[in-house]
Amino acid sequence: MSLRIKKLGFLLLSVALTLLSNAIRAEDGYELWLRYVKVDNPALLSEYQEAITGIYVEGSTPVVNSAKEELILGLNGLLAKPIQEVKTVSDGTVIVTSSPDAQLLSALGVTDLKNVCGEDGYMIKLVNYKGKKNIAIVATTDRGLLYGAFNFLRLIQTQKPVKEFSVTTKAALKYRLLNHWDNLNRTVERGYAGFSIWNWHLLPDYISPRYKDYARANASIGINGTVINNVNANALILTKNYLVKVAALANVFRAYGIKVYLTARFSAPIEIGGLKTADPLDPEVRAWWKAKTEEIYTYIPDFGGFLVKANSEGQPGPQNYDRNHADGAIMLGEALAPHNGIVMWRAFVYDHEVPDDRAKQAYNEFKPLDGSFLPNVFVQVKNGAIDFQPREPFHPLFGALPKTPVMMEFQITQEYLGQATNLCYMAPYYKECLESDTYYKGQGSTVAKVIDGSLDKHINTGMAGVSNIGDERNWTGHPFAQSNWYCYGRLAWDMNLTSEQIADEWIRMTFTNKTQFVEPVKKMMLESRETVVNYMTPLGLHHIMGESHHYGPGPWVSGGRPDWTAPYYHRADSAGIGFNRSSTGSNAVSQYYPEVRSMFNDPKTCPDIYLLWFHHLPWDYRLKSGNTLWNEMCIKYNAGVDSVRAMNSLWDEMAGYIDTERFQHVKMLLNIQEKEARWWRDACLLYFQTFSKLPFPANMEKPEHSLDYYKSLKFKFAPGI
Ligand code: GCW
Repeated sequence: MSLRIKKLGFLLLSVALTLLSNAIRAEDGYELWLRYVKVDNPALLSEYQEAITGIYVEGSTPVVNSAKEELILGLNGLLAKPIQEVKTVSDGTVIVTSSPDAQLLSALGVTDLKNVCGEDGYMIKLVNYKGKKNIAIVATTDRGLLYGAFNFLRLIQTQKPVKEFSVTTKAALKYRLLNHWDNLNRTVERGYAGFSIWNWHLLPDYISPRYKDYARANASIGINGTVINNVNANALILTKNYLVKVAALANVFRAYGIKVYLTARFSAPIEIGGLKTADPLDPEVRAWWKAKTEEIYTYIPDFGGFLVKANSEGQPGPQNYDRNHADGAIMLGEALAPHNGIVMWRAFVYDHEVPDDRAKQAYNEFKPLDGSFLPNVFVQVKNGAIDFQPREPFHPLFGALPKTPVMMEFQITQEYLGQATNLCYMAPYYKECLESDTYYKGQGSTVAKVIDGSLDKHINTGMAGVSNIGDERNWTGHPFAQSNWYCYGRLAWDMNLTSEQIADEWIRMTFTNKTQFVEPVKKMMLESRETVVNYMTPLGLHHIMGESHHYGPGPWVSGGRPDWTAPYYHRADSAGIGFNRSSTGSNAVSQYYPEVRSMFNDPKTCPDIYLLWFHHLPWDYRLKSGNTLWNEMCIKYNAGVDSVRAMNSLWDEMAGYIDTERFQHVKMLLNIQEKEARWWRDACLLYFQTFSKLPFPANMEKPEHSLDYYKSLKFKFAPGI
């Protein structure tokens, strides 16, 4: 091709892209995945316009009204024509009902709707009803209708042909919660999207429109509860002054099927109750919690319950009084039981005085307590035994507490996965844990099956996600961090969804349905988590991040309590690297069922991704790839950097398919991510090289700075502390 023709082609392409981008409205991300822009496929648009003429909604409770309002808002936007509520059913009416008559049920082909949908599920189906062609959204509860309404809109947002409108779904878990680590002064622990969205100072009188939009977004992905204050709690939230504020939020959320929960500070009876002790066996303390709980229910009649972080990282707890976790949890469980409230007692506990492997401590403390809690008490367990590291093997407590409802705790905020500057789509991270086989009841006893209660017939089941939401205009800071809020909710609803399915729908709703955008961006998202692991903590490395703020690399971080230092975890020395948790080391492997134990115990069978989690291996150890450990580490760190570069150039090609505002935002963040990936690689490899004393592979890019330079970097005001 001659240069002139090439140039002409390029010119035409830029003109076309400019025209296209001019046609795209400016966006700031506030609307999340609920944008409801006109369907841009003319054929589909007319198909929808023909198939949908009005909505017929039975009932008028606040939740049903929310469903109705959302349908009208969404359909008007998507179909670009006025869609109203109608009082009689005709062709094209969307029928929304939680009490379908026999005729509708037979049109749907079901006899026992409750069995099909459970409490929160729903059906969406094309039906012939009373001689008319309709679309039915049916459920057994108002909440089910609301979720069905959002799913119906999603079908159109993701441009499914009308003939494919057919959904039958049931929630996998009963409690699908967000955990906010928001403080009363509006800072957010490990929050990277500005300050807390709860404006405590102006509540209860000023109700920010954000509260309703927050509830809509959550309801759209099936979230039905929210713990609004930090697990490092302040007892003031339990005083009247704050309870009226909490009640104001609960009033907004209620219409979206969302209950409010609070973190309870264990020492509250002393701090705000004037008692001398918080001993859970003290009758006065028990009476105080009972009365406090009753008071809360006078403000918030559907209050969900308490989350507790006890005897962990300085938080008070029953062990301060020589009692155990069950004693504390039972006291609160008893106070909540008459109101149908629940306790979520966190298993994130470890004691730096205990000279044992930190990875073993939660299991050691909780395993003996199995069976001593109450039916309304959950033990809430993080996905892994250390702390939301970029990669951890599943927590051995999954499968170890058959007599206790166990709630999963995932982190949505990217404390250890690049905070708000790195694009990291976390569905593959959540799925990796959920799909891990515990072997608790033989092969196939996945973590998902432990938490959905099916292995032990638990009725109380749940998942908690530590929120990444703040008051930044786009809610999550990084535009792609919205996908983590989204995928968390979708997985809490249905753990069988694939990361790919979820990414696909999120991209279509959040950005565009154009295949040229959807496919490459989806691929980029799906690979992004592995990329982050590669340039931060490949091969099972963990806990080597910056001190306190956890921003950037810090494999040299030492001093203070050993289990907060990096060398405690990587154990690099002249002989090799890695934490020996095998039977010749801390024997943390013994906490897993035999099949898993023997797999992890032998470096030959231990998956490479967990190798240095469980083994301390020589620098010249040969991996399955044939490379030495040192070379493989270098290769992984480099691959991570290369992948970020590839993401960055791929993103360049996406210009023109979406609004310039969000495009540029992501572009600038990818530039930051590229710098940070190199920083991680260079700092970690230079540091580990001081032990390995081995050269970098010949073709490897040279580190930009010296190790001393990386060690000297300080970030006094890094966000999230
Ligand atoms: O990962 C650690 C975080 C703390 C957090 C703690 C927890 C809320 O660095 O900031 O405290 O976990 O989960 O309790």
